[in-house]
Order: sequence, then structure tokens, then C-alpha cells
Amino acid sequence: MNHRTLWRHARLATFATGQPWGWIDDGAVLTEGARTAWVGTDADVPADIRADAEHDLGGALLTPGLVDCHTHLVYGGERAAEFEQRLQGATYEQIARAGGGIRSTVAATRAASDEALFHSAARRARALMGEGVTTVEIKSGYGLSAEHEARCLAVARRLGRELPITVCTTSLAAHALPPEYAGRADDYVDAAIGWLHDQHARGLVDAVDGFCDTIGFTAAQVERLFTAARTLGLPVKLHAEQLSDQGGAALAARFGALSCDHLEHLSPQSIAAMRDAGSVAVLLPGAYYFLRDTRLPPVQALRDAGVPMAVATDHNPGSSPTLSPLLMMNMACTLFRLTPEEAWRGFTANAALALGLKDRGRIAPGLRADLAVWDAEHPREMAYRFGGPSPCRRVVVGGVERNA
Ligand code: DI6
Ligand code: FE
Repeated sequence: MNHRTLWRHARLATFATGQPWGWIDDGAVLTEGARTAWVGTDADVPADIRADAEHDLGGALLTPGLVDCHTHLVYGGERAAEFEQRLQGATYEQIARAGGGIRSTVAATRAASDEALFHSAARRARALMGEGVTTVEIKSGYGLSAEHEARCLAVARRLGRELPITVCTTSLAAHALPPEYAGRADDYVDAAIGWLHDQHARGLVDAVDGFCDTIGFTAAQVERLFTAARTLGLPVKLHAEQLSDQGGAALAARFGALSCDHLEHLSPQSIAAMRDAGSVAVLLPGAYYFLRDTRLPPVQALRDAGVPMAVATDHNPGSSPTLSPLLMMNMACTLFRLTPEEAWRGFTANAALALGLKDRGRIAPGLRADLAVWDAEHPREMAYRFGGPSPCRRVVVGGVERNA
């Protein structure tokens, strides 16, 4: 018999569709094994429920665990000196073209041992868990060779096995051109396609991503990569329209992309393509803020088109060195004008969609029992505050309690 836990007297934000926040004032949740079995008002808890454990939350807030659907958590080194260079006037693109930027992290990643990569990434994952994250997507993209890309994906898989968090892996070999392929981007894409077959055979990949931009890869190159992904039955997503409009989002939509991410330069035609394909728009306010971008993603147009919006940390050492999903919620509201509820749906239900996961992101019978308990009365408080200690009291991962 599966272990059954009853959580009583919670302020509940289930994110069920059709009602604001999926709100229940004095709610209760029964978990059975890794799943949620029952949700409702506390007064309606069936008298014959036999739970192995019961917790009275005394009016604390209970939400789905957060889903961080876009991170680059596995890498070596850091880029604080590059931050100083940018403060002295160098641009992100100039640093990248001069061989710094992503490529400096590639050098540090290749030089790091598996253990060092694992422990630094585990520290970062724990920080995310401390703010309620129960599922995280982790991209490769700082190895840029057969050996080092596979190593980073294997580290991400190991995090999923050894930490109480679900890890989805994404192969991002098409992140930057490594020095050994300088001037030979097409050859590099061919090589990356070969690696992808091998990574897939080893069970290391859940999705395929690329960086489609003038300092990344062209739409034609991304198309070749996506064609290979399709052959392998792997879903795709894309860093699209971050620094310029390359038509990447429309291309990704043609491949039925789970998501298109960044999107500051997204065109109206690409919004329509994303809507028709059911792709999620992943907004990354950390990168927007840290690179001092001034071009806002077209939030109102996405809203009008009914494209689901997610929000993520984009944790990476170059453009978004944050480990705070709650700060990203606040920035999504202050910088991008999302409502607090949109920011929350962006870190729960819509983030799950962006990973192709239908079993989480809301609290409902049959879904995974991934929950977060907060020292707050309403989730809007988390979008409103920024900085300071985490209000997350504990997380429940697949029905098992963990202290945050
Ligand atoms: N866009 C980003 O914002 C990150 N990757 C990408 O394609 C930045 C990666 C880095 O600067 O290390
Ligand atoms: Fe990214």
C-alpha cells in the first residue's frame, strides 16, 4: 500500500484552470505514493480517508513545486571579470567575438573534473530547491565536444538520481562554435548531429536546443539539427530572437517546438506560428536585466494570441548568474509587466508545458505530488518581495517531504 499523507488547513493555490490561482481558502490535499489523490476544501475531506500521516498547515500557503524550465546549471568557473569588462563599456557580443563569453566557460568546463562539475551543479540545484523548485531543466552547451557534452549531460542525469529533484536534460551543443571549429560552423553542426545520436543512444537527452543568433548559429544550421532531432523522436526548443530577429521562433514552431526562449526580438508572424504550433514562450528576465537589454519581449501580443508564457532563471555564468526563481517572478512583473498570477503560472503549469510534462505544475488528482509550503498567505507575496531569506518552508517531492 502506498504511503498516504493528508495536508490540512492550507491556503491552496492549485493553478487549476478556469479560476484565479485555482484558489481554495481552507484546503486539503491527500497524496498517495508519488501522486496527488484528492484535493478540495478542508470541510470536504472524506471522513473515511485513512492517512498514514497528517499535517495541519495552520493556514500556510501550499502550491505546486516550482518548475525551472530553462537553466545551464552544469559548468566550470565564473565570469565576474567579464561583468567588470561590460561595466567598462565592452558589449556581450564584443566579448563573445573576441573569444571570451561562452567560450571562456567552455575552457573552464573542459578543465573541471566530473566530480567538480557535479558538486558545483548540486550546490546550485540545492539553492533552487530552497526556493521551492522540484523540477529543473538542465542544458549542456559548455562542453562543445563529443566527450565534454556527454560528460555534462551525464552530470545532469546524476543530479536527477542523487538529489530529490526531477532533472530534464537538453542537448545544447549548438550553443557556440568551439575554437577547434573556427570558420567551420557547418562542419561543427554535422559533428554535433553525430554526437546527438550517441547521447540519445546512451539515454542522456530529453530534448534538443540551439542558439539561433548572429553570435550563435543560423536558422539553416538549426534546421539541420532539428531535422536530426526529429529523426530520433526528440522534442526541440530554441534560444530564439534574444539579440536579433533570425526567424528562429517560426522555424522552431515548424518543428512543433516545446518552447521558444528569450524572444525580445520576436515578430508578429512568429507569434502566430508559435500559437499555431502550441509552443510555450519562455521569458527570461534575468538575462534581460543582466545584459541591460532595453527591448522588451512582446508580452501583450503573446497574451493576446493566447501563447502560454513561462518564466525561468536561465541560470548561467554569462547572462543570468541568478539562483532565485522568486526574484525572476518579481522581475517578470516589474520589467515585463506580467501579473503575479502569470509569473506563478509561468513557473508552474506553463513551465511544465515547456518541458512537455503533463503530470505536474498544478495540484490535481493523478498529477505528481510535487508541492511547496510557504510562509505566506498568498502567492502574490512571493512576486512582490525581492531578495531576503526564502519564504519556502519545505517541499514535497513525489509525495516525500524534504526540508527546503
Ligand atoms: N543565451 C544566453 O543568454 C545564454 N546562452 C544563450 O544562448 C548565455 C550563455 C553565456 O553567456 O554563457
Ligand atoms: Fe539560456
